[in-house]
Amino acid sequence: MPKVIAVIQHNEKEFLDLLDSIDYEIAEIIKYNPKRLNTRYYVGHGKLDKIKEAVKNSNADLVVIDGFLKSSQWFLLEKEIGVPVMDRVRLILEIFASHARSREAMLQVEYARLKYEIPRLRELIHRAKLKEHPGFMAGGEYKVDDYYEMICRRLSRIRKKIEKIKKERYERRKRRRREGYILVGIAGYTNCGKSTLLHALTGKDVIIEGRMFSTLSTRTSKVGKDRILITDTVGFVAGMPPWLIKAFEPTLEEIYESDVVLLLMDGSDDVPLFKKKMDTVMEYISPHIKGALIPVINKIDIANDLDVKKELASHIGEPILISAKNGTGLDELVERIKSEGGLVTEIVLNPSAECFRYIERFGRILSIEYDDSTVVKFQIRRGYLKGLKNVCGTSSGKDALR
Ligand SMILES: Nc1nc2c(ncn2[C@@H]2O[C@H](COP(=O)(O)OP(=O)(O)OP(=O)(O)O)[C@@H](O)[C@H]2O)c(=O)[nH]1
Ligand SMILES: [Mg+2]
Repeated sequence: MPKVIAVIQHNEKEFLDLLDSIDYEIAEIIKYNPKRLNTRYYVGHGKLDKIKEAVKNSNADLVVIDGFLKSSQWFLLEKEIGVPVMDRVRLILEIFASHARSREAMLQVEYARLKYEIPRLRELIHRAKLKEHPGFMAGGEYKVDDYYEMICRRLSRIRKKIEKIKKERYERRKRRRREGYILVGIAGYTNCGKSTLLHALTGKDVIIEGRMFSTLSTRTSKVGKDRILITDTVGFVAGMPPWLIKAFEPTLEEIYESDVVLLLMDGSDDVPLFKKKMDTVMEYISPHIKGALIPVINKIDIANDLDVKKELASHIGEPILISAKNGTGLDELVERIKSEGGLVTEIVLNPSAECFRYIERFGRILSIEYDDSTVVKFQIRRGYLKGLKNVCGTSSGKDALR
């Protein structure tokens, strides 16, 4: 097990949990103030000396910093400290890599890792050309450029494979919609109980663990006898850069493109943490969601201050309180899913191309009549009505949609 020096800021518990979920042995914890950063080394000189001393004293293999290092900072820190240095993003990637099991998850993780490597590799090339990193040049100057080229080629090959997976998943969702299933996605911070909820609603065996990022790929299963398909997938954590989220797009689209999205929250967190995680997940998902969004507060068997948390969640929608572990509130949750996923019949007059595409994609056209105007009659799940109004409402008001 690698021995690490953890350099952490105030959010100490979460970072230590992240380290714990990858089985690193923490040799020493050093705290730093994120408000007092050094542009050259990220941490101040005093802190840097402390880290160097800690590495020497404990013979550590690795330094992990809860922050985001620029390529030049990473380079200079490794040079100064003499052992590999990881930042928060790199740590998340390492956890993903060690937990990835399915081909799809491995592909996405590899893509994300290469994306992470590119600016660092550029830094090495830059330094090598300045002759600041002679060891790196030992194999010949052009090898570095070749390696860089190889990474770019590999990235483009993986991108193609990822596009193929996205297409397959899109077709599968379309087929399931045609078969009359309500597609439900569980979105939430890592460790909030997504897999436990999937198991509680479907009986399907899934990995349920106290550690973070146990689930990296998707798992879709049927809820009892109802025509409801529920999907559990990778969770979120604060500080995931956009390109990392993008790498997981095929997986996350299962949530974005669901008819009903459950925003699952851990009710056992204290109020500030509850709010922080809720805001983090909303920031990631809200621009992409098309269907209904239901806030669900989990772990109420061990939760405090539920009234405050309900109030916070009510900004998103009427929250449902559950315990996925002991089954409380699950009937109500299924009823709500059925209600949001219920079919309604609507009519739209003279739809724009965008409006028509929306209806084709999420609804089912019943008839199209041409008279003075074009009248499109269709069925759609209730959860899409809001999106439908946004897309199909006319500039002269909402009269086009009746
Ligand atoms: N007390 C209590 N614990 C729960 C409840 N739901 C989940 N847990 C626990 O929370 C931990 C995480 O559960 P998971 O279902 O693995 O969470 P997840 O969101 O799938 O986590 P990742 O896949 O790692 O992102 C486990 O230890 C569960 O036993 C609940 O309702 N009550
Ligand atoms: Mg899980």
